[in-house]
Amino acid sequence: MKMNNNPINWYPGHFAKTRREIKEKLNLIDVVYEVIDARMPKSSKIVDIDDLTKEKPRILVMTKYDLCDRKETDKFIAYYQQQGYDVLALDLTQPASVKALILKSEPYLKQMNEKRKAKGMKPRSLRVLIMGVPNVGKSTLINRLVGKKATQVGNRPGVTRNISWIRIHKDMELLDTPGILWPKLENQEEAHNLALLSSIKEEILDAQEMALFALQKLSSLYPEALQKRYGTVLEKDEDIPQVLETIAKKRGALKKGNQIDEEKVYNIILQDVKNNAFGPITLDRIA
Ligand SMILES: Nc1nc2c(ncn2[C@@H]2O[C@H](COP(=O)(O)OP(=O)(O)OP(=O)(O)O)[C@@H](O)[C@H]2O)c(=O)[nH]1
Ligand SMILES: [Mg+2]
Repeated sequence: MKMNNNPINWYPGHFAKTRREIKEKLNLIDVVYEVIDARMPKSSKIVDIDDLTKEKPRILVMTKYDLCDRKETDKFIAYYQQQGYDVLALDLTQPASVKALILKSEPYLKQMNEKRKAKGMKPRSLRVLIMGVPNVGKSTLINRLVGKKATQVGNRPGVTRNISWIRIHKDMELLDTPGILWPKLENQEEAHNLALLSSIKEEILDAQEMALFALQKLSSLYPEALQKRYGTVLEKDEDIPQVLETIAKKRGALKKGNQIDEEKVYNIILQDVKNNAFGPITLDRIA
């Protein structure tokens, strides 16, 4: 793949601002929910999260478990658990799924208030900071925890604009933060995964490059799914024109004179990824 011809870099000023604000707020925080997308358990993990959260206790929350290829994602769950992470995979389309997260958080509340009591201080609610790359489902998770719409969600990056406190229930408050990335996306394969699954602003991406990346990636990881949807699979790069033509014919992306409408084909592919049309997929592989 000629990915390096067109490296993805997206680090607008609001990421730096959010990072600064997170650092400032950190001393108020008891626990961090680190949110990652189950379809890209490695690519969607903030590379410098250890630095950003210092020694705060962390729960690794995997969202979109309903959309991932469990066979592959479960390998990452086992891997992170081996590394000492407290991991929880959630399907947030199920409102009850967050009960497990509340249960996991309760010991932290108890511990914190026992310490306060020992110092003669009154109990207070648990303060949680939520962090993750754009579009992983941080605000959806909060809405599930609150049991109603407390914050805006949407399937694109940058929906949450400001850092803000939200009360979950009498014993828990949560700091919602806008998604962040890091100054340089060193690993371009992972950057492309992030882009494909809508964690990077669409406007800065090249539709052709992203669509071809999707075709290559899905052809190699999920050829049956691609075959089923398009009746074709990309086996080698020389076949790109042929494969695009097959998709164009199947999906009616032809211009006058039976020319294929390339822009339209690219958008069909990218929309299909966005709408989970290929069934459960996981883009990362354990090394
Ligand atoms: N199927 C499925 N969709 C989910 C899940 N969690 C979140 N989503 C969807 O993912 C999209 C992004 O959710 P948000 O909660 O806005 O993500 P965010 O992390 O707050 O995003 P930013 O504020 O942009 O950083 C929305 O379309 C949600 O409906 C999940 O577990 N399963
Ligand atoms: Mg949000």
